[in-house]
Amino acid sequence: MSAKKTTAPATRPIRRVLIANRGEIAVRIARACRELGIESIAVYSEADAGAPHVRAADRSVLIGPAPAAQSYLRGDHLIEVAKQLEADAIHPGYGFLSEREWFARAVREAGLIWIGPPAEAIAAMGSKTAARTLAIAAGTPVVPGTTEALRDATQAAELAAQFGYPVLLKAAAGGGGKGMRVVRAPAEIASALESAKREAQNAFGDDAVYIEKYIEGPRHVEIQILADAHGTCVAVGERECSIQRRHQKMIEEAPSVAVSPALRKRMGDAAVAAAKAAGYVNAGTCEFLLDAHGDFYFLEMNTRIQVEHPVTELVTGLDLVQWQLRIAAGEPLPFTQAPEPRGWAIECRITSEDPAHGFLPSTGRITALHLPSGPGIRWDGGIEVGTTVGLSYDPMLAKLIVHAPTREAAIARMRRALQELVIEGVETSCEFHLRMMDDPDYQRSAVDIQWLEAKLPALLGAPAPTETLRAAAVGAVLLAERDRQGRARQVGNGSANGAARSAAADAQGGASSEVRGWARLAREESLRRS
Ligand code: MV4
Repeated sequence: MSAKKTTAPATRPIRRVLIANRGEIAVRIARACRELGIESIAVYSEADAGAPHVRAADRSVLIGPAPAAQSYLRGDHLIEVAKQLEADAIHPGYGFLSEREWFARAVREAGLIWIGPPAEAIAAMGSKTAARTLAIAAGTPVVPGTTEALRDATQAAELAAQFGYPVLLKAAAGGGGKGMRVVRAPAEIASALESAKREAQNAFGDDAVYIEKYIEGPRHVEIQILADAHGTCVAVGERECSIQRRHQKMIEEAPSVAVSPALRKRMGDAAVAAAKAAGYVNAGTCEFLLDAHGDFYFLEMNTRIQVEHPVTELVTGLDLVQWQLRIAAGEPLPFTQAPEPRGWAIECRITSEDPAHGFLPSTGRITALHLPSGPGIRWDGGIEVGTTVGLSYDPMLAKLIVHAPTREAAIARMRRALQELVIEGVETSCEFHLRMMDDPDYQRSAVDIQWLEAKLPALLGAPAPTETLRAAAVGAVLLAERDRQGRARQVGNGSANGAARSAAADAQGGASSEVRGWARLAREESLRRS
């Protein structure tokens, strides 16, 4: 493993950065550049002409048609644009080219500064088995399992018997749950191995599969680290990321209720050891499973800025994107230890997905947008009125992040912020988040990585309490009014309110459809979020 080698610190300042991304993270990077007095260059596809990230930057360049393969993923072209416009550096954001070893290397070889970890560290952490080998060498706890690909089903069965069922088969090239199979009994292992290998081959072009003991019902807790080019590596706290669906995080927070100061120190030390073993420089994140006994296990390292970085920023006071730029420019970190987290931060991912219909992607044009504001609110967004939301890119439109002195106050603040938020033109995850804030299990943080998927039917089956109450109150008033006035007389007061209009229509339908009508109305009202 050549991972110990680090790149030499940059010898020139960064004056101009090309942002090889779009949406909210491109806006976020442009803001960091602006505050540091660095010029920024946005790139955009034909679908993103005039998008917020384009106007957030100082300059912009059209890079191709909507499909990412013809625009945001054209690494060679992006490097050419950067050189042509005399950029000093490229920031990849997350997704797209951010964790492609070849791109990090090509940027460096073009004489540009890569605002991210060395290509060697990306490669070392890109293979899950190589990452496990590094972590083990560093003394970082990993889940019991192998660091080599399985030869065949016989060997898999032997190892499974050794670790004890259930076991988990994982793709070595994997991540994100692809090529993963839980195996609960010896009879299942041969076919599970076969299908895991097939899925891994299709997803990654590599059918190597290894085996781990399966950890039941853990939390997903990750540690943010910052490493400078001079050997200082600091863990700056954890994020609780257990609220996820199909390997997509929905809500993140910092700190985690499951992490004491002593555990924070132990997990932080473990993350720093793994990062150092990989020769890591810049911002990075070590993912851990944390079980009910307080034992933690390294899963993998994300070698990029993450979507959920703002919760760490709010409880630490650090600007992580600014630190990415400063570290890339060779600046040393001025601290060797992070402060204990201050207060509580929660992030809700606002996506163009319809929770009422299985989180199906929703498309359209944003026709109205009212953003929450006031104490402790942060909006990291990439949309505005007029933005067309299509299917070419990730459905995450924005992140709503709150900060408050306590977790309870942060939940109340998030509920308030979600109630202020209005997005019209596409369906969004907003209603889902509102219901989450009212959920007793979420309020106690009595959750693990399996909790949300088990909870979803109940969560989305019943109308949200606050909105339901509002709709029901409108209904009750109108019913009472109608009874008072008698059936023959006109109902309602001509209010423009949708509930009142529908109530009047319902009243004309007669008593039999009344109850069903109100129930439907309350449900529609609760889902509409207007
Ligand atoms: C596990 C696990 C339980 N036991 N490994 C999911 C994707 C990849 N990053 C690792 N993953 C898991 N690995 C062992 N030995 C459970 C998961 C897992 C998971 C981890 C983090 C966040 C969400 C998850 C959802 C399902 C499964």
